[in-house]
Amino acid sequence: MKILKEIAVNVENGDSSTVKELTKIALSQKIAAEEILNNGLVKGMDVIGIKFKNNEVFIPEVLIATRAMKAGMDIIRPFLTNERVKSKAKIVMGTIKGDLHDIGIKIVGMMLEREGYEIVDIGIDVPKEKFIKAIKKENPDIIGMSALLTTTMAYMREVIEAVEKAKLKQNVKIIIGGAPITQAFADEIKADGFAPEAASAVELVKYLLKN
Ligand code: B1M
Repeated sequence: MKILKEIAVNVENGDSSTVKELTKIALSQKIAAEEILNNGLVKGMDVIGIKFKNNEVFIPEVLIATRAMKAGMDIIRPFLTNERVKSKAKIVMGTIKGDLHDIGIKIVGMMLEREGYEIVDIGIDVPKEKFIKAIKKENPDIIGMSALLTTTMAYMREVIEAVEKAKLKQNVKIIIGGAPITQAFADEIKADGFAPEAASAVELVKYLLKN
């Protein structure tokens, strides 16, 4: 669809105000919010990811594209979230210590909100102490951790060990995700589950909570 391609190109170019306008137009054309997200906003970010890897763009361009993508996400968020559904369960989510990437985990959070789960976003660069504090304060059913760097993913094990040490593990399931994470890694660090992308994260949560 032409408008989705235009959204992708404008995310890539980092043009936040055009992304906002086009996202509004796409919604008014009754294009599903999920389609705008996956085939417009995320597509643009994918192109930036490839160019970043190939040293064709650098951090400033990636940051500007990120801002444009988030501008579009803000517009579609209310259309993804089904506010009429009573919260099925509470999920605390954060990006692991040392890691500032949050686009993916925010998408996962939005998808889960749409399914009626309450999301408590504890942000980026989250140390184990903050996860423990959040478990005590929020009493969540699930903790979700994200890592995009091979150098930060190892810290997930420390969080799980800290939760066990604090004797909080029996009350909470821990799920993990992010580009470098695999099922084998999740098994190795004794996470309760791994999801490679947002739709399967929703399925995983439903499976773990049996709702
Ligand atoms: Co960074 N970065 N970055 N970056 N960045 C990557 C991750 C990288 C792969 C690029 C590359 O070189 N090819 C590379 C990592 C290499 C590695 O470790 N193997 C990299 C690097 C090296 C870096 C820096 C070190 C660069 C530098 O400073 N020299 C630096 C590190 C900063 C830090 O974190 N300490 C850095 C910085 C940044 C920016 C700040 C500029 C920006 C982040 C902005 C932000 O997030 N607010 C950025 C970005 C945007 C990227 C790329 C281009 C895009 C990531 C993204 O948002 N993808 C990325 C390249 C790439 O991935 N192709 C790259 C879109 C998103 C929808 O996908 O995040 O995978 P993703 O999320 C998916 C799934 O993974 C899954 O579901 C999501 C939706 O489907 N998922 C979960 C994610 N979390 C989940 C949690 C779950 C379940 C599923 O349960 C809890």
